[in-house]
Amino acid sequence: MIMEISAEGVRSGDERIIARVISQVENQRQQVFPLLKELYRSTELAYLVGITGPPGSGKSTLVEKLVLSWTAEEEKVAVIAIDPSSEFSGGALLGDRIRMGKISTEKNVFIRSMATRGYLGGLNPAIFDTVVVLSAAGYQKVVIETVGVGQNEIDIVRLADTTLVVTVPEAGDEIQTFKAGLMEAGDIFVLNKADQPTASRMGLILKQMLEMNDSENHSSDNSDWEVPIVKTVGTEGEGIEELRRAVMQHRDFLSRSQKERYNRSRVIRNHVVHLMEEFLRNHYIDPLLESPVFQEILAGISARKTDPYTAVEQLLKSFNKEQGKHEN
Ligand SMILES: Nc1nc2c(ncn2[C@@H]2O[C@H](COP(=O)(O)OP(=O)(O)OP(=O)(O)O)[C@@H](O)[C@H]2O)c(=O)[nH]1
Ligand SMILES: [Mg+2]
Repeated sequence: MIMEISAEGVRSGDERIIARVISQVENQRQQVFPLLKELYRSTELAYLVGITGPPGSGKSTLVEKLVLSWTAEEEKVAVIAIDPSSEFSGGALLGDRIRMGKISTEKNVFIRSMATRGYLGGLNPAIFDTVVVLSAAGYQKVVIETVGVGQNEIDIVRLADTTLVVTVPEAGDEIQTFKAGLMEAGDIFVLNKADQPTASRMGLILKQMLEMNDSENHSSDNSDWEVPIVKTVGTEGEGIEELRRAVMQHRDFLSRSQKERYNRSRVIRNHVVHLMEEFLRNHYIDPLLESPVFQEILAGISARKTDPYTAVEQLLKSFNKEQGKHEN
């Protein structure tokens, strides 16, 4: 049995309630859908800031400073730290990754880590649902921190309204391996650890890469936005004010050009697709995998009494019949 939590409970902003709902969003998804339905319809989604970059580049340090600058202006801010390792460790490494001790006790700040788990289509739909919950609880900004520069990060980054890509001076070679999609997805590049001697060289490399990327992508979403490179020393708070301003400018740019709306409709579309995939998996595919019928079909395919193509056609037909039964 799960405890019934009301929409009012979430809207009250009680952190324990929010934490509990997010756990349900992750683990007892079906049960929490009625609540999500209610919350979604009466909630303006928070502004989403994505931050990604190589391990140890200083993302959490920067997030901590940024969040403090926002709460100083009376904003409520939530941070979702995406943990790629928890698929294997069951979340045991989470504590190490967040390192945001100072802000976790701060009023008006909520921190949560979540797993990506190898979802079909890449993105764990629970992340979007969590954003719905946090928005309903009154958080005006939600920061999503991911580590790495791979496809999964790009998917998560695509959720965000404004995406920060963090690099460091020593990432010289690493940056060459950034996926092209990540270069495009970055709305603001942050060159952190600017206190290190090779920082200015790295700044030049980054600038060249962005220019090259820009001339190759005239039609990309960001064609009217000049992607800034902000140099920071996260540990000292240097450059944070500039970074804060860059985020604000990008937000203004999005709302002026109506791109925020465009981005949101894409995000919603993706979420609907993810929910459908999840539904099909839970209601049709997974139960089938458990059933003796499926074993028979596999045996039939091995023995060449049937073939995978025909088998799938027949399975889909039987799903349809099943669906007909539900509807009657
Ligand atoms: N010299 C220097 N060190 C920094 C700077 N910013 C962060 N660090 C240090 O770099 C280390 C990693 O910082 P984090 O903020 O945890 O980096 P992260 O990118 O969140 O790390 P993961 O989440 O594990 O990928 C810490 O020891 C920080 O103190 C900086 O500007 N200069
Ligand atoms: Mg971190």
